Amino acid sequence: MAEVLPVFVLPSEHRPGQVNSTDGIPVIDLKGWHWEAAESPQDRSYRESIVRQIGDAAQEWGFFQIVNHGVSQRVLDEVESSAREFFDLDLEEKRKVTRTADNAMGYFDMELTKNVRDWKEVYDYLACERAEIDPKQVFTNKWPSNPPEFRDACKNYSAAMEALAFKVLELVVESLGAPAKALNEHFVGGSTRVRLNFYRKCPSPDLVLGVSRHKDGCALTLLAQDEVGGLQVKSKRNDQWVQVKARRDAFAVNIGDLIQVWSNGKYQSIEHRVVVNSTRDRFSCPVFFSPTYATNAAPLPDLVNENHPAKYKPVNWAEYYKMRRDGNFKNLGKPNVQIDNWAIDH
Ligand SMILES: O=C(O)CCC(=O)C(=O)O
Repeated sequence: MAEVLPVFVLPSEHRPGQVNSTDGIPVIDLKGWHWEAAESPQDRSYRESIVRQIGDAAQEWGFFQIVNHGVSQRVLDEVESSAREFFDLDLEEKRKVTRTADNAMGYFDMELTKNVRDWKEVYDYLACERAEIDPKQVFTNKWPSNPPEFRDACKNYSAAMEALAFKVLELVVESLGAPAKALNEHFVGGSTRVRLNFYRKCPSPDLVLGVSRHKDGCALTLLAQDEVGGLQVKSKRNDQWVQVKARRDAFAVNIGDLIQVWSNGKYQSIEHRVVVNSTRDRFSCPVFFSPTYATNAAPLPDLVNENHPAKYKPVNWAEYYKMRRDGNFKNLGKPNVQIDNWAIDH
């Protein structure tokens, strides 16, 4: 196995260390869930119980897992096997679809989080194929010709996941006490991005991270992962890192920065990171559910009144995304921009 190059080595205070905390992250079972309007009193009370569980988890953890989510196992298996085949190709072949400073979609193996290189390879694509961040910057998908089924597998995955993400969004919004569909219009034709993450086994997993600690800038992240594990979440209770149980039958869901703003700070975007290991490669596949770039996110009107003033200034998604992205691409010599920069002091 190759040695770890110095560019990957973290300052000692950010190395993974020992994590003893067991996973207390809520697992919410959506079995039997009628996604459309609840008709009978039983349906209504079932929906209310799910909404309550989601609200509690969002407030307490900013993270939860959902099982019996309705996305077919075939879709998940196909995206995983195509991704593994792709990441197994020679570097030269993968770099034919490399991501560039102008177009953030495609393959990349030099991403920085917190200005240090992550021990990972990624492939990013947009659920909508093409998105205009501003008239000068248009992102488009770069599909590899190899493996041949890659594109279809990815498209099927993003379509199924976007449909699920709308439903989870509605439950989250309802749990805030606002009309369930209050935010949906921002996500029609939105800028949702999917990432295929491949973390190779590492000779010195104690010195590096697959992804350094970070918060997600989007609205919600829904993540499928294999059984290897490595995702850790910073607990709000005690500031300790907690391992997320790796379940192939679940999606890990986390609150992103935009929901933090829309919820007027009731739900917080939580720091998380990925540890790697010396024996097994790991695959994960997050979907960063994101609105149109034109969206200005501001605390939902239902949550703001004289006694509860807005805690955030409106955040323009295109601007915020661009600022955060620049720091992933090269070391700007300063910390990445954070959503707290939009907080209003009262
Ligand atoms: O691989 C994981 O479990 C999490 C990945 C992640 O946090 C990211 O890609 O931003």
